[in-house]
Amino acid sequence: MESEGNSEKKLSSSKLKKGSNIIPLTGAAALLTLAVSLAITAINKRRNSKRKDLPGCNFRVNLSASEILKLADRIIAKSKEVHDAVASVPLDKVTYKNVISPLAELEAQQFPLVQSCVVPKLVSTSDKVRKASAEAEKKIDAHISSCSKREDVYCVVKAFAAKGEWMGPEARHYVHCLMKEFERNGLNLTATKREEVQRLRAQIDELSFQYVQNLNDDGTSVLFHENELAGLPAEFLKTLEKAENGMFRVTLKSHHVAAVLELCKIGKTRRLVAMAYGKRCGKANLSVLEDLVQARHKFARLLGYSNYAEYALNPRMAKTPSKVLEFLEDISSSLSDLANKELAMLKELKKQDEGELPFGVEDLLYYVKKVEQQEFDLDLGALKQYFPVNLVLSGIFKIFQDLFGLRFEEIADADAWHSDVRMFSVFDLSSGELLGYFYLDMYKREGKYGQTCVVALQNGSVAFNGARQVPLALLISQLQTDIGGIPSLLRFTEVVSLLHEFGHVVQHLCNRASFARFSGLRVDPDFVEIPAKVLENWCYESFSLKLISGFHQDITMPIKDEICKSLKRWRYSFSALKLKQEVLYCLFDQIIHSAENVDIFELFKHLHPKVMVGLPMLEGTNPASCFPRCAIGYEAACYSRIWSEVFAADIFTSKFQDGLLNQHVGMQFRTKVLAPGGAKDPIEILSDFLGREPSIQTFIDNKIECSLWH
Ligand SMILES: *[C@@H]1O[C@H](CO)[C@@H](O)[C@H](O)[C@H]1NC(C)=O
Ligand SMILES: *[C@@H]1O[C@H](CO)[C@@H](O)[C@H](O)[C@H]1NC(C)=O
Ligand SMILES: *[C@@H]1O[C@H](CO)[C@@H](O)[C@H](O)[C@H]1NC(C)=O
Ligand SMILES: CC(=O)N[C@H]1CO[C@H](CO)[C@@H](O)[C@@H]1O
Ligand SMILES: [Zn+2]
Repeated sequence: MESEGNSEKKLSSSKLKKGSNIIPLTGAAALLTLAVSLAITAINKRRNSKRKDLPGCNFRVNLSASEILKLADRIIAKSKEVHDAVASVPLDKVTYKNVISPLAELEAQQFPLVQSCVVPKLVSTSDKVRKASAEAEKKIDAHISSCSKREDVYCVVKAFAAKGEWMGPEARHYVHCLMKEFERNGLNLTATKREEVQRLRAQIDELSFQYVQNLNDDGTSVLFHENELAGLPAEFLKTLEKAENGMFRVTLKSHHVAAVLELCKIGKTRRLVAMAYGKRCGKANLSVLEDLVQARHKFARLLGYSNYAEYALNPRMAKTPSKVLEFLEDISSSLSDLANKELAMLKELKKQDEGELPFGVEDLLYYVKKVEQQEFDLDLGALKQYFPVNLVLSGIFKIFQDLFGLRFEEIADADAWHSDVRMFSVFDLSSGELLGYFYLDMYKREGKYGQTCVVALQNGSVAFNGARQVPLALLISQLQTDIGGIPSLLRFTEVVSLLHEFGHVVQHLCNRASFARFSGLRVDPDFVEIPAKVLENWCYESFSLKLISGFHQDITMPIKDEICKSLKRWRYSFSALKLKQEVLYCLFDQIIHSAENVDIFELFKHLHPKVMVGLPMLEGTNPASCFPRCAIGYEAACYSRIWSEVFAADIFTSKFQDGLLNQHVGMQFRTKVLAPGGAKDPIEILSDFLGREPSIQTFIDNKIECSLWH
């Protein structure tokens, strides 16, 4: 989840209400409505009356350092009390009411309080508060982790599960998840084996930390004369350190490497940098990775799985390693013809430029960039002028409100942690029911968390007594604030990222699960990105792109059709080669985590030409040694990004492409896909919406149809 830019004047709520009406306007007319209301916005002040009591909202805003620490202690004490009470239920007296319901309600009630303690770490303007928040987080995390290892609670839950009391499907699923969580912690094992599980887990953490640490510690750099860096802009050269002999020092930080590989005209320089980059950590990390993978397999076997990938995939939509391998190989082979065409074109270009030198992976970025510059005439820098932040935001609001039958209303003078932060209520348009709230904290600030993301502050849930807690989301982004009155302009990639993140906000708010655990964004990790990725498509279609763009000095002037078309083609340019390169790493990750005794060095060498239509691995490099995603965070799950993109393409193309503001389809998406959240099996959810099983074919067809050869 990722963004930058700056703002002028906040949109008033009156504007937002207007945008929310389902006005069946198209094109220029819709744009004009927007433009007019935007102009009004500029002179209006916020007019809503002050509203402090927010129904269904238990998140506490802007606590002081001491309040945070006190609240954390209270959360832990209360949680301990409830767990103790559950643990003390005699095994023959277990019921839903005395075991499951207290645990579920505890989670639901405590989550917003936990977030009240933890989120200030990300957004508070006070150092002291951020520190207290980090301290509280540590304590709370340690406590939660200890609860999930409580054998006494596990026994009671197990006794309840074995009793077979009648429950609705969501409650049944909840109990299943509780049991799974305990079992994945080794609680159904003998004490010795459980200790072994803990020991292996600590070893795994240590090794993955070491792998990443080794990469970070690598301080290798390569020296070049100015003429060897031909093609790189002067501003870039200025940022490089100079060695005593006047040569430029290129480090192996990704922004240096990317610049050289994309822009440097000298093939030999690109090759040297690519080699140095692929050689980081020498062979040292290879053995770290080997040990790491062995430890993971052992860990998984203790828990009853035959390998680590099986353990990792068990709770995911993809389910099994063989399914993932089949998926990746399908994608790769379906794209081979296209990749061959792409590669032939690049090879031809290199021949024209550099003669008969062989084409290598180190040439990919440079020639791709070159073709893109010739083909698309896209000046992404100049394009910014069409994306003033307020216009983009109101366009996004309009799209989401119209499509999903929602109404956003700004809460004037809402309590927040900074005066730039804005808060909105979200209503169902037809019933007027309050669905939840969201905060926008859009601008870069000192001390603020540096990524663009959505944080759930409170999840929707319904208590045993019927009381409903509504979802509350926070969108954090990194736009620049106004400089000298020029409205903040967004880069196109920032527009896409903002719309994507806003997709997560809507996903969170439209969730109707009754358990906090299935609500929010706590859904299958293979599934969670799909809705936001579906929605990204609105950035590439002329009709919707015009709703979120307008020339900054005359916002009635939307982006030109040719530019919209170029953006779409740019999105798909060389997509087969780009994707195959990613597939290569995903295959590597999946294979080492699903098979025993793999020679990880040889594996990469073998896979490289096979996936990359004949291109060999760059000699002397050792990609397995510098692939942090498979060491930490994405192990056995690297495929997941492609997975969600593939199914998002299927959904968009088959359901939305011909009706970008079709509220009928939008409402179906809302009720069938967004509403169930984690309470239902994702394949079932998608099949229900699509009327068939999701397929990879649309994704492949899109790539072929939108390629340069079509
Ligand atoms: C523990 O639970 C897992 C997952 O349900 C199961 O596969 C395994 O066989 C169980 N182990 C024991 C010792 O009961
Ligand atoms: C947040 O709390 C601090 C004191 O902890 C206070 O100084 C500040 O004004 C508050 N901010 C807002 C926006 O209410
Ligand atoms: C609520 O949702 C968030 C994000 O989706 C998740 O991290 C959190 O665990 C959920 N809360 C509960 C109580 O499950
Ligand atoms: C154990 C070992 O050899 N570690 C090496 C890993 O990589 C870093 C950075 O290249 C080296 O400094 C370590 O010595
Ligand atoms: Zn995302």
